[in-house]
Amino acid sequence: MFFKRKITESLDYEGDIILIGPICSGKTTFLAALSALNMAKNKSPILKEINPQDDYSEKLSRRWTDIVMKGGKLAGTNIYEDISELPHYDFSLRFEVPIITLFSILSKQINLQFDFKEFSGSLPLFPRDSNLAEILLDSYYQKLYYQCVSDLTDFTQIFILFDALSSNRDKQYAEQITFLENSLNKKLQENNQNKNQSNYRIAIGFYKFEQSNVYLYLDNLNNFVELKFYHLQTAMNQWKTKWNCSVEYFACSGFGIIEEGELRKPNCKNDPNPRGGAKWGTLRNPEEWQPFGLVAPIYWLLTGERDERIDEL
Ligand SMILES: Nc1nc2c(ncn2[C@@H]2O[C@H](COP(=O)(O)OP(=O)(O)OP(=O)(O)O)[C@@H](O)[C@H]2O)c(=O)[nH]1
Ligand SMILES: [Mg+2]
Repeated sequence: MFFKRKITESLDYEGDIILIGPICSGKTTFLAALSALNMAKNKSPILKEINPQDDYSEKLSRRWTDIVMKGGKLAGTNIYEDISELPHYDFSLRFEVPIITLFSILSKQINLQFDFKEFSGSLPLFPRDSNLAEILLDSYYQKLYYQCVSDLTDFTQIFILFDALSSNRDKQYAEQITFLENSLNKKLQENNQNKNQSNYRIAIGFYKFEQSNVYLYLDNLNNFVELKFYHLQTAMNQWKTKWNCSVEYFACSGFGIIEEGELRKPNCKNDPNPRGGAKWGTLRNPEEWQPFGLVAPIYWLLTGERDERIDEL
């Protein structure tokens, strides 16, 4: 019997996503890994292609091959005087999801067209060592903070990336999130933009999830969030209730894992870091590059849906 593969429907989604998070949480590397996903050893047959669509995303893809794949680290993202000048990265991504019937294999084609803007972690949204309220007493940081909030009003799809190993900062993150929600809410009201708050989708990504002490929670992310980021989760629940918007959690890693028989090890060389965690890691073995969880948050942000097959990419 011959199976015929036919594309039955083609769905198009597009959107502008803002990527924020603390300094060194991995935002630029996440985007660079995404831009190079065609080269991953574990590339799924469902994922047909991802293509950088502009100079910034093409350059980012080259930074992945020329720097990260050769064991280097990307530089931190600069703060620009005018944050609206921060680079945008344009991508297109195509899936073909099979629908198997008795006599044929049908295929649903999904096209995603998206643009990412990254806020440097040096912007004062998630300051590391100091109290946010104290920082905002300084007029320079205050101006910068409210510039960010103003810029954020252009986006209804927000991706917040945290280092999965930074649970010691859970309470601090919760305070920063609550402050951000309040400031954004006020700004939207001022602009008469608060009517569509229920359309907001906020994805929370826990990155560097290949590290052994968090990887064991991969199939039980709810448990991980509850145990390690309880205060952050509470703050996000409050945001979700107040705005009647959608919030979803994801685990991801740009470096990914190496499979050795039954064993799965982080594909990461952790340089000594006085602050602990794996913040200064580099890719250990480029030939075995198997990232995970990079596509699911984007798919959800653009479609509002989760699909087990896409979660695995
Ligand atoms: N363990 C691990 N470390 C990673 C991974 N991706 C990036 N890193 C490390 O995380 C650190 C920060 O990465 P960046 O991508 O520059 O972080 P960022 O959030 O863009 O930082 P800013 O632009 O300064 O806000 C670097 O030392 C990376 O090597 C990963 O998948 N796993
Ligand atoms: Mg960056």
